[in-house]
Amino acid sequence: MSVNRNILTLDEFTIQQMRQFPKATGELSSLLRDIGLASKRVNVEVNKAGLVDILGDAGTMNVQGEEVKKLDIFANNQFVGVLKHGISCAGIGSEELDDIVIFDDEVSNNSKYICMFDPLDGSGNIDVNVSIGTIFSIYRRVSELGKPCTMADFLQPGNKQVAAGYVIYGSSTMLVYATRRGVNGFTLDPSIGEFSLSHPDIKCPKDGKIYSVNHGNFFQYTEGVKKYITACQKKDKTTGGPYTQRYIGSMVADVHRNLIKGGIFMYPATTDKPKGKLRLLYECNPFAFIVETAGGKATNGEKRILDLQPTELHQRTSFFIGSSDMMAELETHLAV
Ligand code: AHM
Repeated sequence: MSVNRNILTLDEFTIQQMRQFPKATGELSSLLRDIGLASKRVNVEVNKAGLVDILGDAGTMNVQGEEVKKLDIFANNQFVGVLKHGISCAGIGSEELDDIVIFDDEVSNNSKYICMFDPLDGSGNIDVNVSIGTIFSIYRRVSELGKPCTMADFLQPGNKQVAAGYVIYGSSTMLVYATRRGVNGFTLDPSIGEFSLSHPDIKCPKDGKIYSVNHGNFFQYTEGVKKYITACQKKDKTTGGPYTQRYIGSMVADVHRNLIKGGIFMYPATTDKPKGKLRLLYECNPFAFIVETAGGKATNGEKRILDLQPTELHQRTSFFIGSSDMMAELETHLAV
């Protein structure tokens, strides 16, 4: 059997990157490998989601007499488990858990990274077979090595991220991650069970024609946001409008599409949710880091997302992210 040696797996790629830094310890590569492993396990379960009627609903017993867990709890347990048993993570924060989990053992206390994640974003879409995803964010600790990590390690602004990424469980499963050196995408090759480099050096197109927003909330948005959405719908020779509206309601899928094709995604504050809906630390910061590294922009409507100083783990924010020209156009509407 011939093996295509030109295609790098996720592990091969991260190790190749590491080899360019003689002082690198390999901890980040190992952390990314752990995340890849957990997401492969989640992928297997997500693919079985349609069999829930046969296997049993969440909270019930399946045919083997085992309790069926909700997929987001299952995903959370996979990520926590794999990172706790790995050698590169001192602690985690998760959308599914009220508080941070400190892996207080000798190896973990000497690990220099902490990780935050949303194990299964858009999980409301599982029942209808729509793409969902995992989002993750990695920081270097600010607390003293050799001791347990602390909340201060988690409440760092997004501009301190070392790496961030997402996994999209879609028509194929992809893992995309960014470091300061660039954004790369890997597609899961089911024949070998490995993520293989399929989208090297992803760049977000400077301009686009897709806008993604929940139109049902239109009358709850600020005047500036309403003005921008209205402008998106107008015929306009300068902008190339009207734009196309695409909104799945699964941020990983919506932002992934806009990152590849060019576009803007918005989840603004509403009168019902004056602080916004999406979470700063494990939803917005990782995407802001990825999209900015790829050449795009991300703000809360006033400030750069990556410069916001977090005050709590589950903090929410308004969120605007996408192609740099579309973001510039948005800003002109928000400013008035
Ligand atoms: P979740 O954390 O309950 O999965 O919600 C997050 C999701 C995002 O993926 C998506 O962009 C947004 O919620 C959709 O919200 P809405 O249905 O209000 O438009």
